[in-house]
Amino acid sequence: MTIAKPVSDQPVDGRVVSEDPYCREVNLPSLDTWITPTRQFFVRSHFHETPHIDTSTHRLVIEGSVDRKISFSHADILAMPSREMTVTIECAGNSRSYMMPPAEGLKFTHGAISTAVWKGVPLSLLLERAGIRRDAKEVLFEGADGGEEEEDGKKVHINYERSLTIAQAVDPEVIVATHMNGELLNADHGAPLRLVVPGWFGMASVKWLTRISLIDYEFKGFFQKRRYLLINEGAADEVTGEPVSRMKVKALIAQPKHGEIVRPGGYTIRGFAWSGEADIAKVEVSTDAGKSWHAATLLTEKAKRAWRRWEYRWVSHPGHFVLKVRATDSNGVVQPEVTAWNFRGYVNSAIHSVAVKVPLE
Ligand SMILES: Nc1nc2c(c(=O)[nH]1)N[C@H]1C(S)=C(S)[C@@H](COP(=O)(O)O)O[C@H]1N2
Ligand SMILES: [Mo]
Repeated sequence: MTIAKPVSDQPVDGRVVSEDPYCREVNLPSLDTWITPTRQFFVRSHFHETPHIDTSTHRLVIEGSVDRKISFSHADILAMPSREMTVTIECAGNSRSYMMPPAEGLKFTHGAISTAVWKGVPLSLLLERAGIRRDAKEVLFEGADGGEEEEDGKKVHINYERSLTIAQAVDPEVIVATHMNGELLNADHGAPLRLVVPGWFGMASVKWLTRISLIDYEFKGFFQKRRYLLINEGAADEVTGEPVSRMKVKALIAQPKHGEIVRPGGYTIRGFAWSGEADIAKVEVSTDAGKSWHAATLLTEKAKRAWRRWEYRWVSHPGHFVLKVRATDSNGVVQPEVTAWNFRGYVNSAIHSVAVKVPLE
């Protein structure tokens, strides 16, 4: 059964970027916790109807190139060994509004990113129960949501589907989640079961998971080959381009916000830094538009696939200032000044700047 949006029965806090499909981003300046409360966690859904699945009758099917086709009830999944992980998820379209020239897609500012404590069953355990056959190449994940999309000028009805290679899928970090921040998943975030692929941009973490198919070919569906590719030339039908996968090293300034009036005498600049590829090694702040850089302090909360909070105490004095932040990961990779433009404005990990004014007392 499906019901129209909005589906969440809890109060929410954020900016609605699109009513239909329902997409909401966090208000970065109001984020001051390491873990994002569920009511603030960003939402990115692709279709009009948000599935409202009856948990008591729902079954997750595993089929295809497996030794035995198998299905699990929600209760079966809840009874299995689980793992809890604090994981940051960033949408590949985060910060798209700042791509120059403007790119195709929802105009997210910097708020399509959040961090939650996810709990669920390792996917590898479920796959083991089914038994992966030797001919299997990829694992295809199907969500309950679907609708019309255009492919080669034709309207086709599709469900949200994404695949991982076998090697990516059996990574022990990948879970089929039942819980988010200590509560059962809510409808916006994929209830009753969703995939969480730590380190990857959000598109990999398939919500409203209904079917897992082991396939002996390369999946070429809409959300694998028509979306989430870095295409430079701007042909919407292009099916070649580097696929989007892991989150790039990136930092954002949460406070102050762009245009804020900051009191003179001292101000603590705060924000978040993360990378889907490695740990955060260093965060630096500039208060002079990038002429000089100073080490920020990383706060102590830490998990392998979660962002770090950082802060920098600035001795603010009257004037106009451009504040910048840049992160470096433990592989030595540093954020670029400008991200390579791509048609759909994915993966904008350019250095974040905010301009502030410090008035005379
Ligand atoms: N079934 C399904 N799964 C999905 C999507 C979707 O539209 N349908 N959107 C994906 C994208 S692009 C992102 S960024 C994340 C967002 O997860 P959230 O809404 O819980 O923040 O879900 C992913 N999983
Ligand atoms: Mo996304």
